[in-house]
Amino acid sequence: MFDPRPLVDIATAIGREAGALVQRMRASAVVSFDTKSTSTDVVTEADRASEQLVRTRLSELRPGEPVLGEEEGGTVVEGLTWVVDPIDGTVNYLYGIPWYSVSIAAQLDGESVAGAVVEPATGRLWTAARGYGAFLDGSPLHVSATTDLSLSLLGYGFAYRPERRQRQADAWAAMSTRVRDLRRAGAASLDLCSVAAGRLDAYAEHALGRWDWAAGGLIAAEAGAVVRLPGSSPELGEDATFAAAPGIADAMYSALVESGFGKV
Ligand code: LIP
Repeated sequence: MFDPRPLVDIATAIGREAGALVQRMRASAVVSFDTKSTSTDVVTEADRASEQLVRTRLSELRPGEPVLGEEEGGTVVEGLTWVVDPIDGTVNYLYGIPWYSVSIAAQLDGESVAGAVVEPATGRLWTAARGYGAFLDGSPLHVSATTDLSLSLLGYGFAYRPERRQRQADAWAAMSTRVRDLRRAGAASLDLCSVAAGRLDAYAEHALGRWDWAAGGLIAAEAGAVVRLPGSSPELGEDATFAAAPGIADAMYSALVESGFGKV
């Protein structure tokens, strides 16, 4: 039987190396950056350097296996593909807010089987192997036991395109009276890890890249969350990512649909 755990070890080792690099670069006075899809969608020199390091190390440790990365692209193929977000939460990184990650996942035929999310600012390590559970620094993770939507804490995010943000804001405003509160932390991989740890009861966002959710989505699922990846929840939108504690998953899904989240 296929055991994905050795792939977690590789993702962890390389993620830690890339994390150390981006932290050294963060310590420099100026972090230079360019913009991508919009003026607010930034890529720093550290993003690029991190992805180059990960690609180099994967070519050494796993020669010939394809890589899909946020900055240099690639494709998911049959068999094993490595999916890399060199810095998830780039805007946080740019502003010096210590809530960003290096996220590395191994996918088999497009399904995540191993993942590591490294927090360079704190050294925390989130991991999961399919069928073997999810862990924070080696301790098992379990989602929250909440069953009351009105007492749930919902994580969310915005797309970069301004014209979509207003529609998203309207949906989040409608949700604000349905839940305890909302949190917008700015790093999808860590939002998904937060659901795994019970620090969020649910998380939803549109327009994520595969690299944003590939590791965090597996960690949340292995911790017991209901996870719906892009393409699996048409009522929330073809590019929606959803994760929730099982006790509120159905109610949260319905509330998001009723709030217009699926039409933003
Ligand atoms: C970010 C995501 C975040 C989302 C941002 C951005 P990046 O990824 O982690 O959840 O709201 O728009 O996509 O660009 O920092 O890797």
